Amino acid sequence: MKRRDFLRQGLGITSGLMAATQAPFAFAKSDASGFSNSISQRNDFNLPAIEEGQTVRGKQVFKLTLQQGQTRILADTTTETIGINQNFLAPVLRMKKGQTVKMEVTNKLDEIAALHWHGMVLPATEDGGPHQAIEPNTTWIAEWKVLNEPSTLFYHSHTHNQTGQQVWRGLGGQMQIVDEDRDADLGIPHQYGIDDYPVILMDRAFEETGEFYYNNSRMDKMQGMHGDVMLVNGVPNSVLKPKKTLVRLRLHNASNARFYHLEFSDNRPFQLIATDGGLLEKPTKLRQIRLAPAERAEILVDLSDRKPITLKSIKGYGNLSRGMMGGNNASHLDQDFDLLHLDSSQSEQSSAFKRTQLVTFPDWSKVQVAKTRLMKLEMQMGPRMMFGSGGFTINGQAMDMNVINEVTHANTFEIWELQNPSTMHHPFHIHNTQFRVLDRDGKAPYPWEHGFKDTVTVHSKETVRILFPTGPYKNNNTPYMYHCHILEHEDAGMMGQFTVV
Ligand SMILES: [Cu+2]
Repeated sequence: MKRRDFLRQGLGITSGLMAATQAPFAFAKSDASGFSNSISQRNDFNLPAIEEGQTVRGKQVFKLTLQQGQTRILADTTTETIGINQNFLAPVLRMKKGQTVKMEVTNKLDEIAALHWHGMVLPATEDGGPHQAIEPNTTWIAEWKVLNEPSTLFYHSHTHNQTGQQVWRGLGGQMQIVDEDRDADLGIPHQYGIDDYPVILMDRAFEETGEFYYNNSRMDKMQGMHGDVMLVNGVPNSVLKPKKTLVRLRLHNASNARFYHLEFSDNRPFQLIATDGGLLEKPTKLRQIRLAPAERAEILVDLSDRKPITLKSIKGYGNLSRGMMGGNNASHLDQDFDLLHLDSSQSEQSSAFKRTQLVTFPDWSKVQVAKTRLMKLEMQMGPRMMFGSGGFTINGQAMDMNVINEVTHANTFEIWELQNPSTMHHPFHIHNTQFRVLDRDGKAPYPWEHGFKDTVTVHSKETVRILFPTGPYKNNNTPYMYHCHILEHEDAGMMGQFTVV
């Protein structure tokens, strides 16, 4: 049976089941259903190109072009895609703390775009949110001094109401603030493509024609766009053959809506060394980690036993397993997935990693908190939600470009209490800061949440408190955003604006 026939048949069965059990909510369908599990062909690991910019009069100048093209993602078809300096996705931007970077972003798409530097502390005018929209055939210049600690960040589309579809089509990549000397001193792998690898996770759904399936229907809006084809750095079912046996994987959930519960096929332990905002004080030994959309985690994996292993996502976590539609949670999109195979049979033996103090965090236990704010993440169910465009709000208000929802003061600390009375989990992101998670319903955060973060999951019916500095930059007029990082929720209104004055 040819793959397409197999897929069609599989699809028919699945669709029938869905129709019978999930009516009246027709599920988003991908004609590649079953593809990722039925195909045996393995692909080479796709190491993204690096872009480090050109030094011009003391600044690192990055020339970034938003462009469109066609990409062979599935084996025997091409897909219309967009990307940055390439047809699909983007190079890894590498920079150093203390550098002044200048981003020259030229929009060669035939639609408005915006490009946001997720996790960066920078002036609001340089942030790349919806207020910095780039018209087609124009260039937007953003410039700032890198104040962040070395870390793995995310740059991606943040176009008003269009973020979800633009990221889905390819407008996003990884940024790395690096300090190779420091890493060498700490014994942390830091050679790009040798023992230090970006692992950018995303899921996609495809039409039978090979084009991306993206449909911002009410159902997709509610649960966020999910797909059944898992990609690492844009490639399905790939094999990483690392050059060394001790590897640093910069795990990066760049999916629109999917939550990953990650572990290795043999359940081996790994060392978590960094979260969204940079290194932990000490490595944390884990066997599993959860990443919500936009969260990153740097882990060290010891492959010196040369066993082939697979990085997997385990079903049962995330919004698709919550049975939000009245108890039926038999979604075909919530299953175990193989994400990335690791083959260390030819890898050069590394010296063992010695756990050591990595950094010392600033002591925030006695900082004066200027203000505590409540953020209520709400989804109004019912007719307005199901048949209109509204229903996604923070504190009862949907995103309005003309409304500044909160005013904060520069160089202060705030506690935000994130409440989620809704039926879904929401990953909450604040621009221009790296925060600490204080507690979840009064209890300690997860073991992978003890470092600096810019995105945190607020589970259904949960309250999470975070503490953060508002940063040095003041601007009365241009706001930053805070929002749910399920991009369809963000586009549907679960976003607010704050200024720092
Ligand atoms: Cu959400």
